Amino acid sequence: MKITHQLPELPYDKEALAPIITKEAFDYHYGKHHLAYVNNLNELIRDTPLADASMEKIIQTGFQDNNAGLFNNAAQHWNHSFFWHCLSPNGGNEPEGKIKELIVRDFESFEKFKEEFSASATKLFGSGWAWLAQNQEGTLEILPMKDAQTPIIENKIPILTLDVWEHAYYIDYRNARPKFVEIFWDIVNWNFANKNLRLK
Ligand code: MN3
Repeated sequence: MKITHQLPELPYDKEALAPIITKEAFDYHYGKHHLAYVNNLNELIRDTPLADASMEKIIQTGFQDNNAGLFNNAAQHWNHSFFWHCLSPNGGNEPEGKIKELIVRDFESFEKFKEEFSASATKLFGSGWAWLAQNQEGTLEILPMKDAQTPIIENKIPILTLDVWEHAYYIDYRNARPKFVEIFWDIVNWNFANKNLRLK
């Protein structure tokens, strides 16, 4: 079976997060940037043994073979598909359930976690992603990762992420990454984070 990768449906309308993230921002970030990664990926794997491979297999292969084009486009497609679910029109507020319990266990308090995650996202030099992931022991970790990097190459479980590439905020916040990091907390999808937890 040959898989043609496609831009996934957004889990909400493009207008649903406005004015925090506007429809115009989704038109560019989702409709142009994410789509470009999907199109590049399809070009790169066409008529190769990876044409029918899973996304995880393609990402691992690109990483192990040091194939930057393949790794970057595949991982960026995966990361963005995950990221859209990290936002929700019903999001924000404080976490609830298991994720809250683990945040308090591993970071002392939600406030401390929020501070540490925000600092990590704000200070990441250049383009990249701020991740919350679970390591193999089940402990939560904040991982600032450059460019297209993703916790799945470290065998860690992605729980939440924030895209801090400039293309994520240039429409609504110009160059002001700290402002974009701040508004993340108003729309962060804790239900999705709870669903992603594997190791308790
Ligand atoms: Mn992006």
